[in-house]
Amino acid sequence: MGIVNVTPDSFSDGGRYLDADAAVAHGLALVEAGADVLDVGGESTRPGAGAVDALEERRRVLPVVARLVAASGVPVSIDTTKARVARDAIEAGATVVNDVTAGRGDDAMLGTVAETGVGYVAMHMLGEPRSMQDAPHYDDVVREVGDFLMERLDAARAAGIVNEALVADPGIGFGKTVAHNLTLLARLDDLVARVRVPVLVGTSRKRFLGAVLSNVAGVAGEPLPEDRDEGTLASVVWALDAGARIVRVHEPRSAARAVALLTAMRDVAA
Ligand code: PMM
Repeated sequence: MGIVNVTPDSFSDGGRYLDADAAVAHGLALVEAGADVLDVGGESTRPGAGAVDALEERRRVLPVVARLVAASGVPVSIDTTKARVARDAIEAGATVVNDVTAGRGDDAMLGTVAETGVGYVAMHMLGEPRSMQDAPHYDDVVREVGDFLMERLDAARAAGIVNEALVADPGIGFGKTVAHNLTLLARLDDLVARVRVPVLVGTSRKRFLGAVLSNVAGVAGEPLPEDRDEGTLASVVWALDAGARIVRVHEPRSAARAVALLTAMRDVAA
């Protein structure tokens, strides 16, 4: 899944694709580089980010969704927490809703997804973006994230979303310390076995990578987001090997090549 952020303030690419032409060109380049799905978002969820109203969010994403649906040849996902934005994006041709609140952000979201019959990604987040990184605490992060996802998947099914439409995501970086993120990845196989729907993992360029890669290989301090792609790739390979079915990345070429290699090795191992 390639990331198309039409935002002024996302942590790694904020402001680069705010213009619709630039966002569309970027989405097409991601497909050229191996992305099988494009995820278009108009509201940054980075720690401390402010909320965007639905009108502004729709203005940013709808033209980009419509043009990528027409030109990219791959399914387009809408990264939003608002039912109204989701509905309009679906009308513009989006076939997946990626919701970082797992339906808690808008009471109409699960019903909108059920009614329109599109795919749905339910992600775990502790709290909300504004405050999620203020001393997040878990007694057992793997169990609690798993409990949450099971509960939200049940809520989605109760709202009428079919099981085949569902994807679960542990929400790397959303209300988690570096240790929480590493633990979730280390035990991702447990989560995959538990939720019984495809699992999506989004590690791309995130802060925990910066922390782990700090002072490694001649770079003093934390590498900046755009200098975290090798760390991203290592986490992508780990996640896929642990059973993740979708990885959400800024730079799909290396992920697509890793998928080809893992597939080749699995074929001979089978
Ligand atoms: N991460 C971000 C935004 N949306 N959606 C899902 N399902 N999973 C994620 O991990 C996720 C997401 C933040 O990254 P970005 O600002 O680079 O898009």
